[in-house]
Amino acid sequence: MAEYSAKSISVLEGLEAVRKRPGMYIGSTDRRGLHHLVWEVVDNAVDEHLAGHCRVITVTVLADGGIEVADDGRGIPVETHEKEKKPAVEVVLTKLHAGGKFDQQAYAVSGGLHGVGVSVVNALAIKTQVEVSRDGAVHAMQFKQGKRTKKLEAVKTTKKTGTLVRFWPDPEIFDTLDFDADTIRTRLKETALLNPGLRIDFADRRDGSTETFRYAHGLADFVDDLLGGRGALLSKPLVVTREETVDGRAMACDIAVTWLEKGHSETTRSYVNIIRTPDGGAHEEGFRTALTRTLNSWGQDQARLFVAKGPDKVTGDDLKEGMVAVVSVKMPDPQFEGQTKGRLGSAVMRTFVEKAVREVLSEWLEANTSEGRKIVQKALVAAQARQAAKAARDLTRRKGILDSTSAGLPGKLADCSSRNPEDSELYIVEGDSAGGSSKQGRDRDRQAILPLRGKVLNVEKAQLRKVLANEEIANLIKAIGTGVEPEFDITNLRYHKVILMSDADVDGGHITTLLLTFFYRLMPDLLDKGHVFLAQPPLYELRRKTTIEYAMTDKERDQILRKVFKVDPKAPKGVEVSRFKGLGEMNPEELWRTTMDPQTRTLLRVGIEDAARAERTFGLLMGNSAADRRTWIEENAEYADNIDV
Ligand code: 0RA
Repeated sequence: MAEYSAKSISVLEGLEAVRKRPGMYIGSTDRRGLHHLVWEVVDNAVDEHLAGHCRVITVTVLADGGIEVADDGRGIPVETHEKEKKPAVEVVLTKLHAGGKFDQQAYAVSGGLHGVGVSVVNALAIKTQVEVSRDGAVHAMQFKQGKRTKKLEAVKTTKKTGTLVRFWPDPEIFDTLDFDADTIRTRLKETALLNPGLRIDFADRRDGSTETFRYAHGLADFVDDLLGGRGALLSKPLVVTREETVDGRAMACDIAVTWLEKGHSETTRSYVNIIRTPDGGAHEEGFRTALTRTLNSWGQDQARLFVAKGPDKVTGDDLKEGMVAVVSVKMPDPQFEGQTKGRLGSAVMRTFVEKAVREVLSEWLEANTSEGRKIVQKALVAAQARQAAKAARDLTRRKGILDSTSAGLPGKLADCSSRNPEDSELYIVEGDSAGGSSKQGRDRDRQAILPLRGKVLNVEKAQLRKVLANEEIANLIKAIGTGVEPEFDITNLRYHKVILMSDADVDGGHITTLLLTFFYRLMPDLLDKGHVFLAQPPLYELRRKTTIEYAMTDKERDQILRKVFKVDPKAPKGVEVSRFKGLGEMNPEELWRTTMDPQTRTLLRVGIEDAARAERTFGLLMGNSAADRRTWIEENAEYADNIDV
C-alpha cells in the first residue's frame, strides 16, 4: 500500500449539502440512518485494520447517548494540508469525500454507506471530538454541526498511535437519538467475524454492559455462528481462501461453507469489502457455479455411486438446501447493481471466485471423500423431492384440487358428519378389508375413513414422483383440503387430526414412510402444527375370562402378564395370548376398542423431525428389502410425543 501524507488527501465539496439533504448521504434520518453514523466511523477504523495497522477497535455508547469509536491504527494525519492550509485531520472531518486515496491495487471498506466518509458524521452531529495519537502526541479538536469549534492542539504526549472519534447526533436532524445496543452488537460481531484477528470491544455505559468480539478462525467461526447450534453435515466447514492480482487489481476471496445435517433452509451471507451484498451477485454466482459443477462431475466419477444422469443431476438449487455459507470477497472499486445497490456486478469477481472454489474444492474432495459423498447424497435427496413436489403440483393442478370451488370429495372417503375440523379426525387406512372394518367400527360423528390401496402404494423401487402421481394420493389431498405447497393453506384443513393407520409389517412401514415423506415435502405445516399422528394397533391381545388387555410390544406383553395377570410370562397359565396379524383381521368392534376409541387408544404425534427422518428412510427403502415398521416406529417413538388422546 502506498504511503500516505497530507497531500494525497483529495478535496471535493462542503458539508452544507449533507445537512440539507441527509437522506442522500446516510439513507434516512430514522433509526437506520442514526446507526449508519456508527458504521461509518467503525468502517474507517476497519480500513485501518485491512491496511494492516489496527488490532483493536473500541466502540462505546456513552451514558449521555454519544458514541465513541477508538482504534489503534496510524491515526489520521495531522500535518498541514498543502492546498487547504489546514491540518489534514480537519480536512478529513470537514470536506466531503476527503479521505485516504487508495490506489487500484488496494481495497478498502470504503465506508458504511459506500464511502461517504467520516465528514458526513461530523456534519450531522451536534458535537464531534477527535483525538489523534500520532507523532508523539495526542492532538485534539472539536466541531459543532460540521464546523470547527476548537483548533487542532497537542494536548498531551503519547507513544501510541490511533484515532478516537466521539460524536453526538444532532437532534435537529434525527427522528430519534436512541442507539440500540443489540443492533450495534450484531453489526460489530459480524465485522469481527469477517476480520479474523481483529478485536472489537463494545461497551454500553447506559447499563454498564461490555463485550469483546474476536474470532481467530474467521469465516469458519462465522459459519458456526450461523449454524446456531444446529448440527452440521461436515465435521468442519469447507474453507476457500485466495488472494491474487488480476490485471493489476488485488482480489481476495474467503469462503466457508457447510450444510445442515437436517433441514432445508439456506443461509448465505455475502460481502464485498466487508459491505453486505444482500442481493448476491457475481461473487455468489461464481461460488454456486463452481460448487454445482465440481460436485456433479466428482459425484459422477465416484464409481457411479451417485448416478448423476438425467433428472437425478444435482442442480444449484439442490445444493442450496440446508447450505450455510459465508462468501466474503475484496476488490478495488467494486461495482454495485440493482435498485438498492445490493448486488455485486463486477464480472471479474465471478471468474475469480469460480476458479478458486473449483480448485480448492476438487482438492478437498480428494482428501475428504466421505464428506463429499454426504454433500452429494443430501443434494440428491433434495433433487428427488423437488421432482416429486413438481409432479404432485402438476397433478393437483390438473385435477383442480386447489380450486376451492370444485370441492368434490373422493368417492372412497367415508366422511364424518361433523363439519367442525377441530373435532374431526381422518383415518388413513391401508387396505380394503381394514378400511371396511374401520368404517363400521368408527365414531361416525367425528371419524372419517380414507382407505388407500396397499397394492397401488407398493412403493418398492418406485420413485417418489411416480407414487405421488397416483389416484390414491390425489384423493388424500382432496380429503385433507389444504392443497400442497406452495399453495398449501392450513385454513382449509378439514380434520385437525390426520391419523395414519397401517399394519406392523414391511408394507405398512413402507406406506407410513411414504406418507410421512409426502407430508414432509408437500404439507410441512401440517406436521409442524402437530396435526399428523400414527395410530398404534396392538400386537397382542391378552385375555383371561372377562379381563382383556392389549400390548404394543413384546416387552409390554411380558409386563402385563407379570403385573396384571400375575403370571410368569414364559408360562402364562390360564391367560390366552393371541397375536394380531394385521388390521384387516380385527373385527370392527376390536378395531374400535384397541386402536380408534379416543378413550383408550394410543396415538403418536409425528413431529417435523420424525418426518425428516422418514424422508431419509424413504431413500433407504427405495429398492431395499427394508426394515420392518415396528423397528422403525420404535426408533421414532423415542422422538414422537407419546400422547394419549
Ligand atoms: C487518512 C490517511 C491515513 C489514515 C486515515 C485517514 C485514518 C482514518 C481514520 C478514521 C478512523 N480511524 C482512522 N485511522 C486512520 C493514513 C495515515 C498514514 O499514512 O500514516
